[in-house]
Amino acid sequence: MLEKLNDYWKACCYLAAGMIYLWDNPLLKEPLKPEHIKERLLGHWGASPGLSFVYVHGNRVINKYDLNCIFIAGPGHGAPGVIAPAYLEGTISELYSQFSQDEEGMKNLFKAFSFPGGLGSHCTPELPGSIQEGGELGYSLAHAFGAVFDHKDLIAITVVGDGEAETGPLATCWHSNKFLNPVRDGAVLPVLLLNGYKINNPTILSRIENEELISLFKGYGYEPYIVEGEESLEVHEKMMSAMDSAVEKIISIWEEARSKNKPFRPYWPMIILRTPKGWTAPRKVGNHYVEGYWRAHQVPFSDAKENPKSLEVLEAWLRSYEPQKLFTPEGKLREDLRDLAPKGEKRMSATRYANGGLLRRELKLPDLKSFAVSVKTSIQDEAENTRPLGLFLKEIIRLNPDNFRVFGPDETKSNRLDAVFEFGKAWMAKVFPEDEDEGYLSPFGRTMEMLSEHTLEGWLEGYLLTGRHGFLNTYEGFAPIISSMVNQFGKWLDISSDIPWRAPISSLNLLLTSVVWRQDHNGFTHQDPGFITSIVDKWPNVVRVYFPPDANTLLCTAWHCFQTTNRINIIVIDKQKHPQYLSIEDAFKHAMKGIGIWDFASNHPEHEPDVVIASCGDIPTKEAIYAVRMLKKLFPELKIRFVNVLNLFTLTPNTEHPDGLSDREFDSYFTKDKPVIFNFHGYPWLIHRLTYRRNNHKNIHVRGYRENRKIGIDAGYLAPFLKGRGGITTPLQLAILNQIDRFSIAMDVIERVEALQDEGGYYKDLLKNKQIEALEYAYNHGVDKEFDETEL
Ligand SMILES: Cc1ncc(C[n+]2csc(CCOP(=O)(O)OP(=O)(O)O)c2C)c(N)n1
Repeated sequence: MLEKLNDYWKACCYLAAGMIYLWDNPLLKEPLKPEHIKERLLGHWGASPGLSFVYVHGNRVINKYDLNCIFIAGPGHGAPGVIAPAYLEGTISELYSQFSQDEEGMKNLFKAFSFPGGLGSHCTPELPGSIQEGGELGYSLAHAFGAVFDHKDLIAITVVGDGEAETGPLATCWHSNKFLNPVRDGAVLPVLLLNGYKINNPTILSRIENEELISLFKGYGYEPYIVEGEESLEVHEKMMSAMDSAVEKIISIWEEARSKNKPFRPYWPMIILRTPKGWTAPRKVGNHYVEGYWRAHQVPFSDAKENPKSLEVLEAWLRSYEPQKLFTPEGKLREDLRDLAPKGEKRMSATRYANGGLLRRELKLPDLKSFAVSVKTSIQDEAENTRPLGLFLKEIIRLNPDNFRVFGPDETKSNRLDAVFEFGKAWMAKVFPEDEDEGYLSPFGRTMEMLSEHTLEGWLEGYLLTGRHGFLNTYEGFAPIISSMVNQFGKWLDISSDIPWRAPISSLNLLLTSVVWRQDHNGFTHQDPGFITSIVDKWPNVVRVYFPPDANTLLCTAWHCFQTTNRINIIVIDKQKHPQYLSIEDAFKHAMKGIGIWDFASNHPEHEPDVVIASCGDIPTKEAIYAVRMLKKLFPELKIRFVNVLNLFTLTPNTEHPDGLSDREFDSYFTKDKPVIFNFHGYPWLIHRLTYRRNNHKNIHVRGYRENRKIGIDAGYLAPFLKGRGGITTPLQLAILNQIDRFSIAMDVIERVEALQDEGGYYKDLLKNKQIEALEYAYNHGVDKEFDETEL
């Protein structure tokens, strides 16, 4: 067995090296010549032998214990080490006929690796069995835990790079085991690959003593098994025993917890695998160390085509795997070795768990109407925008008890979604008596809260990638923490959508709340609408950004998002009490259209307007509506059209985004030539970017959040009030200091509508007084004065 296992691994290593170096002569039937070497050598060798090593040992335990496993490669740049076993077990050939199990197929595989139009040099979506690319390091463990939550029979064999382990997201993620319930969840088997080096430096964890390592991981709640060495047969033997112990431990934890239906938090097994970086490559080439040193990270040596000495070294290295013993003359893996791979969907490259869309069941959604806020007199009724959503989510949990979870970094209550706590917060650590007092901690909880946005985002991604549904809520100001991670996930979705064998997965639904405009006590540090700016430029088939203006439109938006696949749906709305505008019936129509003219907020809406007032975002909408009310009083004849934008991408031409309006439709909302005062939630330039090709762009005047605090106030008379902007602010004060307030909008209308310019001067001055009064009131009372346009 040992010998066979070693041969299988040697075949993997041979293929990995072949992918990096060989253009022709794949089985080395002839002496190696320069023309057999690729023109351009690309790929990462360093992690590859270690990845394959873990993979073949995964295969062995799958067969021995009849397990369901997925393989997650933290250092996914070592793709040759994962492609190789996926090819050997046949899946790659089944999906891509050009990579057949023969000499020709092997040659094609070598050629296609890291080659234009071929296979990526990372564990890309095209690689069957992969659920993470591994290009941006740090997310393997989070994906693994997300994958096994509610998949009680699944083990995620997860290779964590020792460089990767230095990243913030990975470092915090070890704590995920405090959320893993052995009764209902599967298990993660982390294999920390201590190959000692990153690109150009040693890794920290490889340069501390084993005792320190053991203490560290015990402290994280794991029972580490150390496997170390360089002599392959010896290390195989140790790994076999470690894998057996780890798997048996997992099975016994499962059995113990499940037989009594009593969750407990064990020390979960993990493996620390200390082997050389670039294991089995030549130790030295010329004067340089390769195997066991950072030089092995990518292509160990690059001059084999030009330098006969290097060619000799390469040939000796490749022949050291004895390809003629591993493969038949036709290029097929030796028959007795083929038996080592699991069969059918037990193969980690063919498991449904890694093509989660195949496992996905539609989310059962309750009837929206029962959660609706009743809106009798638009504008007067106030409600917390997100609270009804919490009730809706709670009901979704009830209807989907094993394939839907809510995620949040300790803000679910603050974000008014706490109705979901009826089904508990997942928690496997200690519980105290006081937790009975609305702590809601439960091993079976359906809400996942940990103060690591990275971990949550990764859990949710893993959960979705393996076929389930979820919802993440976070403060808007801190969403940029996961901006890059969401970006990577979007790339994954974008590419996956074009791969015929990858079934669509549920969309990533991300609620940004506690928004920039309502940081009444948290102040400047919590003000940042930048996340949406970073995402709007990305893949139009994936990204959607919604700004529901009130509670009912939020419900309808969420309802829609839950039915979509392969998307990133960003919903931005505040959690505080705000005016409510639309009944659930009207909200539904508005949410489906994504944009609409609001009669109740317009003046003479049936006529061609003198001015269009547009809003996007709940707080800018409120201010814009108040502006219209003042303008109606001051200029009863003025024809004002009020447009609310809920789906941000309606603004984009339909040639650039599937949700974009055609130019004609856009003109029918915003006119071809009338002034448009656009009150926006985020940075004003974003609206300009989206609309710059529209007919009426030159008349669109956008107000939004401004960072130029020292010079940002156009109106000098407001400068004395600038000092409060970074700290405690009332909502109206913050709006005025960014000039998205009702007064600024009304003044803008007076300025932009030509017919008002003469008589308007008087009223503009009046509005300035009102602005100053409002700020004075805020400074003196700490709250805003009630809005009352009759005071004008
Ligand atoms: C977040 C992030 N930062 C930096 C890099 C660049 N990078 C690619 S590989 C690598 C070293 C990785 O070391 P390790 O995880 O130990 O992988 P291995 O040595 O096994 O290749 C670095 C820094 C990256 N891919 N992702």
